[in-house]
Amino acid sequence: MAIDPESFELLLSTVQRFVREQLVPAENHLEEHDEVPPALVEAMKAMGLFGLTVPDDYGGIGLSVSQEVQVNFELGRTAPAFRSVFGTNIGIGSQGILMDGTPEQKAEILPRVASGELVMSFALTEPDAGSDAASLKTRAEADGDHYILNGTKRYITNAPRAGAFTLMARTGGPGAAGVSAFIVPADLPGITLGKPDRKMGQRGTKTCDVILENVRVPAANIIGGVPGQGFKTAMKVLDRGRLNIAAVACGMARRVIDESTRYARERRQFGKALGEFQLIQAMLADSQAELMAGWALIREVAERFDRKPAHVSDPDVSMRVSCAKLFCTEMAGRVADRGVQIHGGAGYINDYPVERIYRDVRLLRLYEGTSQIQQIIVGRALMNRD
Ligand code: COS
Repeated sequence: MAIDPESFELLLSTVQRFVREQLVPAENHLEEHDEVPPALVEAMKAMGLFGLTVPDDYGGIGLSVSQEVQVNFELGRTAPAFRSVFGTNIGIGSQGILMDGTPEQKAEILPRVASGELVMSFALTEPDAGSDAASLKTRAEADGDHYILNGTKRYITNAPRAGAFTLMARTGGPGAAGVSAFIVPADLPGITLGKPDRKMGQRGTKTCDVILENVRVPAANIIGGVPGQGFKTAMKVLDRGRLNIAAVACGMARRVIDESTRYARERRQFGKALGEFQLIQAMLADSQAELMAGWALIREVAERFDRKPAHVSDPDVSMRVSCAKLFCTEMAGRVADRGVQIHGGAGYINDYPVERIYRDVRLLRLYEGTSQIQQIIVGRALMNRD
């Protein structure tokens, strides 16, 4: 799945212009009001951003992974909260249906996802199940042709905006094999949302608990129709999601380098521009070299991802995705730290974008699998190699 190169270049330049002309100028509003202006959400819908990865048979644009990472790089050049408006929709919220859903589920859900009418969100994490996702406790008890769901999901991105969740619950015994993925409409009786989480950064991104009390969900809403496959679906979805987080990390690093270079040209100390000092140049050079290494890694992994069928998992590709997420998100943390250092005291003041970016990048090393989880995936894969 991919769109032709000319159409893609046009899309990419439209996204670049949208970021530069509309999103970057709205960053202060986002910080102050903790919300994405509704007019920008409408503009995102009109541009087709809600349907970037949905195949055109279902009304979307149908980007390949190699194309998707390039779009996410561009979106990384502004506050990540803007992408979060549609990011779960085209990513972890709907990919499970695309990869493993039945033809009926795809036909019912995906066109509404692509148009932006239906916002999907991904509900895996729980109060007692974070990194150890296979230990999740939310129960789904069979009751005729329905399941009754009880439990709490935590830190669910986009939950307040969601029309439906891809939600993992336990239909069987302990461990990964007992987990099923459900499509759960957000307006079912028994679903309530917790109060909005107050986060360190990424203001404008909405996260909260999703509480399920005796929620009746049709058995037909199990993704793929077969119980016990939900953990694998979640892991496959996260493989693609993690590569895209790595791409966002590279975009954020690009922005920090650009902001820091501009500042180093303008700011004068000891009678000359900061950028004339080699110690400042060294920090910029380290950041540039690390960014180029990370981006080259992503491009290579994305091409491998595109060479396999979307619904098939390849442990070698998963291992490479985890390398990319680990390296790029840690890299973005170092680059943001150097960006603040180059700005000196000004970098600690929220008049400058690097102050916000320093807080915003911190989450990249935590969500969709911490750096330590990526290390475990890579380490295990190496140990299991023939
Ligand atoms: N694609 C497809 N299947 C996968 C997979 C992948 N990438 N990774 C694992 N699986 C399968 C395994 O093959 C195994 O199936 P079998 O029992 O049939 O062999 C099953 O899933 C269980 O895998 P495993 O034994 O590796 O599970 P663990 O409990 O050891 O957990 C980790 C593995 C730690 C990698 C997983 O729990 C994880 O990614 N945790 C982080 C969760 C996360 O990212 N949370 C963020 C929430 S979203 S913001």
